Amino acid sequence: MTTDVTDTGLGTIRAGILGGGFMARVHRTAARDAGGELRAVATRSREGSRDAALALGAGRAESDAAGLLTAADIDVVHICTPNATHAELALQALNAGKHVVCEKPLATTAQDAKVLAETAEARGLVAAVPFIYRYHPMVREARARIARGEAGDLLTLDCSYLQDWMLLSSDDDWRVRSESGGASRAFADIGSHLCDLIEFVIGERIHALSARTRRVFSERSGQSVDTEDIVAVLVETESGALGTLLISQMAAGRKNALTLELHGSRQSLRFEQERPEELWIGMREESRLLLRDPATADPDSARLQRVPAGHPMGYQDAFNSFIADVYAAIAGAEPDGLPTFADGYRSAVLTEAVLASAADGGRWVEVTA
Ligand code: SOE
Repeated sequence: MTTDVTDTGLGTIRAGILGGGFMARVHRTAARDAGGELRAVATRSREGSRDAALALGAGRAESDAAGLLTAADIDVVHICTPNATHAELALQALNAGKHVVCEKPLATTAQDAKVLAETAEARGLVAAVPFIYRYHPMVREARARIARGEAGDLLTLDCSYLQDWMLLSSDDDWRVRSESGGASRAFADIGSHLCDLIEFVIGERIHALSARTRRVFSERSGQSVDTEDIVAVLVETESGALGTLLISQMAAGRKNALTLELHGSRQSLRFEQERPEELWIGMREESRLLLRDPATADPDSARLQRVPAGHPMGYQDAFNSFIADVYAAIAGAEPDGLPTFADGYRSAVLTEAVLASAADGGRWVEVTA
């Protein structure tokens, strides 16, 4: 008698990926790690689909998105295409009865994101947005400390997300033009992660903000640019904590520097995405650096620790843990902290508030939804 060690009893989740770039590779790796099977890939063209299917090791190439979205042998669709295509593809996937993982921003308008969140809810499908920085174990440590009251009342936030891949006028990408990237670029691309992480960790919402944006180059590679490079935001949370957020894709030497520093009435907490094994705990008498260690971790953090202490975990590990939770949800579980289309909608609402404030000289805007 043989035992099938790959059978979890839940069946294998069959995935399809739309898109063939960097993010498609990250999704593919995570889907496999979660025990999924990559059945098909589709990109914008037949040749592109074939190349992507070969590169990703998919079962087949579909010649277009419609073919993949209606294929009977696909349970979950991963959408890794340019921002402006997300909403329509995600809606088609939900209407075809598929579970969906859609890259952020979920939609380029809050109204579209709302429709998607409502459709997913009404259809009872798992619909997730990869706000994957939630999946760093030390982020969960920070969240647990705040929830347990150890940090005290939140007073201030000093947070930033800095990159430099747009520093030169020759740096170009589809995200810089609103017809493919949406009206916001830096905020929608990385400010969205920052705000999601802040609200996730502090357990309350940003209720008002004042923003200024800056576009440094009005042309890149000889083509006009209509999105922002830099955003500075003042925020106030529901409990009255005040904070500053700096978001830039033109900060020389900063590659993917997401930093969360929260100051409570008893403790401060600081997490840096590029040093994900550490959480700084600041106290008046004696500050300390908490290192990732499953043996001493909060249970929510421990469950995301894939390797023993001292074996650094990183971006792909966080992504893998996210997809593992998505697939567990498809199999009927209710994992804590899964970022859903409701969170994608929240992010779109914040993005519109930032643009509205900036368009009005930095006026304070209440974030209502
Ligand atoms: C580029 O700015 C990018 O790849 C984002 O699109 C991702 O969401 C972020 O995780 C890393 O940077």
